[in-house]
Amino acid sequence: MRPLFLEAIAQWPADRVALQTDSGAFSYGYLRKAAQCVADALRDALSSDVGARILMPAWPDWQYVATLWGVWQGGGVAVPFSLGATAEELSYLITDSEATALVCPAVLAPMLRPLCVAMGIGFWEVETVVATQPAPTEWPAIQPAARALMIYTSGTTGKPKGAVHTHGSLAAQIQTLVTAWQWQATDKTLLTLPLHHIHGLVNILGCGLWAGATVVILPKFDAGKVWEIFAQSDFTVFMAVPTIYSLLVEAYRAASPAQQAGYTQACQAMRLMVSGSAALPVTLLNAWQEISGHFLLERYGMTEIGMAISNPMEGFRKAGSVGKPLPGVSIRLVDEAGQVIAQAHEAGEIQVKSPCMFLEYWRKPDITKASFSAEGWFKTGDIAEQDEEGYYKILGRNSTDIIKSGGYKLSALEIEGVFLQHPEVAACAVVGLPDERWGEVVAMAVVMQAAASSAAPDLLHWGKAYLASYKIPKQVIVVAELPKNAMGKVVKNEVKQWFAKE
Ligand code: MLC
Ligand code: AMP
Repeated sequence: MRPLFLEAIAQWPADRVALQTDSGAFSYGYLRKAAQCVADALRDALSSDVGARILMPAWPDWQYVATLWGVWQGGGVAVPFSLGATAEELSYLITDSEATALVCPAVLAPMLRPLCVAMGIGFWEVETVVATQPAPTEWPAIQPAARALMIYTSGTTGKPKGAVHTHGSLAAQIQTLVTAWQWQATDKTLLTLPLHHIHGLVNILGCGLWAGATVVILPKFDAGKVWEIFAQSDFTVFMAVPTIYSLLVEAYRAASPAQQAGYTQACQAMRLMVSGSAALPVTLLNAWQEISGHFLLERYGMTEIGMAISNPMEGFRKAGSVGKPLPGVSIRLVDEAGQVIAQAHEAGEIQVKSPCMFLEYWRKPDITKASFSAEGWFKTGDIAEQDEEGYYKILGRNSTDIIKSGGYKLSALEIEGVFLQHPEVAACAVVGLPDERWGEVVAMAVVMQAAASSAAPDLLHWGKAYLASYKIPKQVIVVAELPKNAMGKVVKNEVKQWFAKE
């Protein structure tokens, strides 16, 4: 059988527009054929290993879709990575995923080919591959249980881990949302989120194309451009992280009254606007409603579990709440003593069972096992409470080592691990501080070696060679020592208070 996703999109007419990008308009037929070419070119790389991992940059254009579908067609596992990844981060992904090849658009070839050659993995340019004619072939049958996608996600264990989804768990994620949010072939959505995380990849691109809709890609978020594009077109659906809504509100307020009227009208013509990936402040929800007429649909999800809890498409949406479990998803809250919470308004960790659940952390069976309770509930690390009407409210997380900045999940341990390699750093502690625009920002308290000559800005500049720039601390203080508890562990809450005082 064909991969479930490819089965779903096979029904859409060849000439229907699937994507509109800076490069032009691309039909379902064109993308299906391009995907065949990619699968054909990758035949050897894919047959060397069942579920061979193929790296692909999150390039926001048709080449991404052709590669994704081609990898799936040939039975491979797509491993998208951030366009902001440093060579260091990319080398880690190649090694950790044990990738056999990397496929990218021609424009990135000068940057990526040398690394692939140095690391001994295959390399293909999409445009070259697509210019050839695919051989008529029988493709392997791909079962729903087969691995399909690996998303690198940060956690409390330092370096990012590859969260593996199968064709079945991906299809479940998409079908759940297509039904819950009533995606239609007549929909048109604007995608301005990165394609190496599920918000952009599954919720927007995946759902849109599965449903036969048109996905318009704005490759680099720009609030002014988003408003202009909204005003000039007939979008029906928009999804983004709270930081984007905040930037859009700012840009709206800076626009002229005539522009504002056009922007408001464009929003009012849409049928659905969704926020997720981080907490949506009620003030922002209200500001958005004022300018757009939309009460944002807030939902809660995670790379490992897909979307789990959502306010309804129709019916009552509650401000400050993420709603109720999506169909097929079971949720329980568990307190620190491991007891399941039975009462409203008691806080506990969200634990999940769902058909959308990931399969494993790649090559990390112990960590995978430890992420589930003995009864098979996935432990999210997020703390929530439920009200009498069954609506969930996210209260925070059970780890200070996870930071959510502008929708990206960042690991304090990963960032500390890098700065500790600086020859003049004796110790450091990375924390997340509350921030109106980003939700949280990364801050670092650092203890320098006695004879150190580097200043904080030099340190941050140095860090950019190793970490994508959105992981670099936005605030730094140099301190004499870090606060530690009796066990010798840094007390991160105390570090946070230092910054609050500053
Ligand atoms: C950019 N910068 C950030 C940042 N994004 N810093 C901290 N946190 C971020 N999220 C920094 C850059 O490194 C750069 O620093 C400077 O800000 C300007 O960069 P930019 O690229 O021009 O910024 P901008 O385009 O404004 O990006 C903001 C953004 C982007 C909100 C559009 O961060 C974004 O796309 N976020 C969405 C991430 C996402 O999709 N998350 C979903 C995960 S899935 P310098 O120093 O170089 O100038 C998930 C599950 C679920 O969470 O439930 O959905
Ligand atoms: P990621 O690991 O990048 O998939 O991010 C998932 C995390 O984002 C969750 O564990 C939550 O901490 C956070 N998150 C997602 N949606 C929401 C939301 N609506 N409100 C608060 N936090 C959210």
